[in-house]
Amino acid sequence: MERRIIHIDMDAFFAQVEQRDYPEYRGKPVIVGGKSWSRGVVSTASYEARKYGVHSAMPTKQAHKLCPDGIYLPPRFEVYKEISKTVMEIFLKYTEVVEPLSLDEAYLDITHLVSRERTARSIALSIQKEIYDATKLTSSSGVSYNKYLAKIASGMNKPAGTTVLHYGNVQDVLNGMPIGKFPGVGTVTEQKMKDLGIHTGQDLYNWPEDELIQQFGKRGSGLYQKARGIGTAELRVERIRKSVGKETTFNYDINDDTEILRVLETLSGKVSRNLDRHQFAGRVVTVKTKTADYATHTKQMMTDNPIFRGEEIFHYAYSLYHDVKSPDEPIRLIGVTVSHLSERTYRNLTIYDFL
Ligand code: TTP
Ligand code: MG
Repeated sequence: MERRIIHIDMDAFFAQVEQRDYPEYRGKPVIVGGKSWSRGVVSTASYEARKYGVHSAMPTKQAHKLCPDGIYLPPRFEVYKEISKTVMEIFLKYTEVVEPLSLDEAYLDITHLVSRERTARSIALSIQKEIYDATKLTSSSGVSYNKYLAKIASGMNKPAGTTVLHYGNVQDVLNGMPIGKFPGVGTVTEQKMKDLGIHTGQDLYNWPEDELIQQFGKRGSGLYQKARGIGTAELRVERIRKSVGKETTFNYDINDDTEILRVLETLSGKVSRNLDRHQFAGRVVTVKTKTADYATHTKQMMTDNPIFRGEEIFHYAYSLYHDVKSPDEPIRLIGVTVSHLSERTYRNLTIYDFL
């Protein structure tokens, strides 16, 4: 099933908030950041200030030279965090599958909400309107079938833009993009690309995959795919899930161990993939059956270590099955669940820790 991903990013976030709260700054070059003349750095600049060449991460001293009449303000993090919470809550009204990237941007997977009557674009517009109604701040959104294309799209029509990248326009947009704008291409890679004569998406597209692998190692394949609009990365959702389980109901009551265990093995694999997607591992495995009379039977056990691989899950499920299933009683449903979950690898950052 093709996905529908929205990337939403507030416009000139800190600066827009200052202009909202201080109407006298509207329409003027506003620069939010460290005010120290010698050590300060610009957090962000209003669009008016960007015309002077001022941008995030620039030393304040340099900004002053480019834009001496700008309005220089210190950041008010508490206000931005509060707004961020409001915006995240709006996202969660639409979908549980939200991956915040920073205080002012997130990916949303809205695949399940899309229908003939309700396009992904209309959902994006409605989210942006809801953000505006709640905060009086504008945002921009990008809609596409994977994360990095959605992110590219959201930057294409700032401020207050809504941009859809679909099969019909993706390749043209990618081909025309400067190579430094490709997600994952930092300044070092950008320079190396330019040395190789790769200046645009089109140049990258023209390189064979094996040669990209030669030049860029493991990342070569990813670059080859990015030039073609291919991306399969899942959203990294930090919701607290209690368990991951899968079950199958048979079309008839069944008593054939070989057949049931084959299904149990498949279910274990599915649970594993689901755990994998969220980088979870679990400590408890449960097997559930429903007998022909609809009675539910479960058995569970604690594992020695957190597990997530299909074979490991099936290893426990196999022995639990033999505990829970009586040899002469057919069943109509089998299921396996892994619970007591913990996060496997990724840092325990939430958006509210970002600053
Ligand atoms: P961004 O979304 O990168 O920038 P922005 O919202 O100001 O502007 P745009 O319309 O282009 O999205 O970052 C969000 C906020 O994070 C930004 O308002 C200030 C803060 N920030 C920093 O403090 N330092 C930085 O280097 C960057 C990039 C952002
Ligand atoms: Mg932003």
